[in-house]
Amino acid sequence: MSAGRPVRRAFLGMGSNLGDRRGYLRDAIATLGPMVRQVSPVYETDPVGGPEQDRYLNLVVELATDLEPRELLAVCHRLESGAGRVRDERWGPRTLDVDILLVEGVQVDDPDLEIPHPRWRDRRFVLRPLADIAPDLVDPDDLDHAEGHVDPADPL
Ligand code: GSY
Repeated sequence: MSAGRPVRRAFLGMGSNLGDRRGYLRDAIATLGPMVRQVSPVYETDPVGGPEQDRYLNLVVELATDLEPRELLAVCHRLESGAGRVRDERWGPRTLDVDILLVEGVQVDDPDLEIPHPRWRDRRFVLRPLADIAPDLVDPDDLDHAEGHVDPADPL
């Protein structure tokens, strides 16, 4: 933490559908360290978009962070690289995907970074775990109408 910077609530969505899914998620959360405030339950979820691929494990992490949006994005990319993620097929299978969903009081509308995430309210694999740890942020109607099937999974 740096003096003078506001500490904000931020939510990251994490997903894995390739290799040691639980291990990648566990390692990413451990790497985030003391900024982690809450980790949602884990869900096994049908893939949304992209080619035919295996089911994902998804969860949402709440952080308390003073990182600027671009610094937080760099952290997300480092976590993905740490899981050996190769950036190839868009929407394709991946060892680890880390998306910035929301950062309290922050809006970014750049071509390569949008906060809030442009599709966070449309996807059940985001809304279901988010509703578990931050019910104030999720409209039950959005959860009812969101895309994709999710099943509760064993803890990491
Ligand atoms: O946007 C995150 C990567 N991703 C996922 C995901 O994490 N879970 C599910 N169920 N489908 C997905 N499609 C993409 S792309």
